[in-house]
Amino acid sequence: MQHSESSRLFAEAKQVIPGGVNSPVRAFKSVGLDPVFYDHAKGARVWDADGNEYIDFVASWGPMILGHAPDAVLDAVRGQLERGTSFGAPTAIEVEMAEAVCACMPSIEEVRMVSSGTEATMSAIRLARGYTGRDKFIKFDGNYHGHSDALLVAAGSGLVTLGIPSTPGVTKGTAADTVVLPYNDLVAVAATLAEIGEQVAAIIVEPVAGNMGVVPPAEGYLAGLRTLCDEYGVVLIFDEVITGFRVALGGAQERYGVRPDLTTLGKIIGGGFPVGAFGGKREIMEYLAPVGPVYQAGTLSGNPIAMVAGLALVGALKQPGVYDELERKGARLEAGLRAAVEAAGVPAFLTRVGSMACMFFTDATVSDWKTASTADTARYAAYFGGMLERGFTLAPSQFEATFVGLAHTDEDIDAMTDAAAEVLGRM
Ligand code: KE4
Repeated sequence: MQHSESSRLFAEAKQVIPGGVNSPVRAFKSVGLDPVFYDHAKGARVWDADGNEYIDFVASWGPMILGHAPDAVLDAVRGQLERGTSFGAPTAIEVEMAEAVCACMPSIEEVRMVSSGTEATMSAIRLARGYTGRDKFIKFDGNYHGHSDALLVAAGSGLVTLGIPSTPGVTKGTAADTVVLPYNDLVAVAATLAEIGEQVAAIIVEPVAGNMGVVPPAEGYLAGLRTLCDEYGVVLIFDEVITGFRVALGGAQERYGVRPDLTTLGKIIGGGFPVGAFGGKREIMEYLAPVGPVYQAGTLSGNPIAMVAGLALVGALKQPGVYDELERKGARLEAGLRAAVEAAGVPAFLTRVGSMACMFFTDATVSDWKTASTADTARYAAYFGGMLERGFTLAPSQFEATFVGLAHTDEDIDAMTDAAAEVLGRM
């Protein structure tokens, strides 16, 4: 494959955009390649600026569960465009969207729309702090919740030692109220709450981790967090920006039967448009302005174009059999990759929850960031490059998810796993 137009665009982009990209992971740095610039997409396929065609397993990092540019979404957006694209005023469509979210996730009694997952998690943390009057909160190593300051924090040295900034620009003061603990470790959470529980406003967790690769919750983990939060009056926040409408119509909270106090959403509910949301118990949500004292706002929150797109997508996901089909496709992908790994004799640990999966290039059993980070990222980079050259787009990082969606045919999935067998066989 030749990528001359992508290379030209990359050189031009770097003159006016930091690193030539509007989000760091797109720069392909962790796979040691220049990024591919996309031109258009439809269904399971994307085409780059050089006209190369790929079967896509990035799905725009999750939203494209129906495939790219699904007709249902395009028709809905076309119908709204002539009626206006933004009002900065309440509209009926926002009410319909809020009702749809609440109907799918009964733990959500009220929901506030925002424009990104980052906004959703940042706002949820502020709301939990305002509601409890407490300052600290717990997050988990390897969980990513967007780039708001309090969430860009690395683990402190000891169990309850407070976080340290994970990037310049985040102040020590901001990081000091964030406690970072190992994922899938209830003992660490119990010990921390025993020590400082009365200072902890919230626990925020990816109920299925999707940002250290895919790491499922250990048996009883989510229920254990629920019990501990009840014991200490801590707000349990499920960050379902990836898992919401992905691992079940009602998200991970439906799949695992654990009700959080607050849920954050994004990606799929925007149908490809900039949308995030946070919602949960009415008692907590009513602490939000204009009803309550916790301020939060947004010019494009509930944008009508994004709302009709999200509604159309959620409507398509409500059709009977959708999640059975996603599970079937996910299982086919997993079986094919397992066979490829076996045949190649390459050390790899595979994980999957529904239609999100990951192949870690490690012989460790991956259950948290410590074990995920043993993965051989150079080997992943070689795998990524080999798959790209054969016409398959994967996340340009070992620590992301592979997404299969309704637009992938069995032939697409088999072609991908056959290519993986070939690439792994040459390693
Ligand atoms: P955004 O602000 O990127 O819309 O959402 C932040 C966010 C929050 N919570 C979870 C669980 C997330 O996965 C994300 C964003 N995900 C990454 C990739 N896994 C977005 C890709 C990117 O940063 O370019």
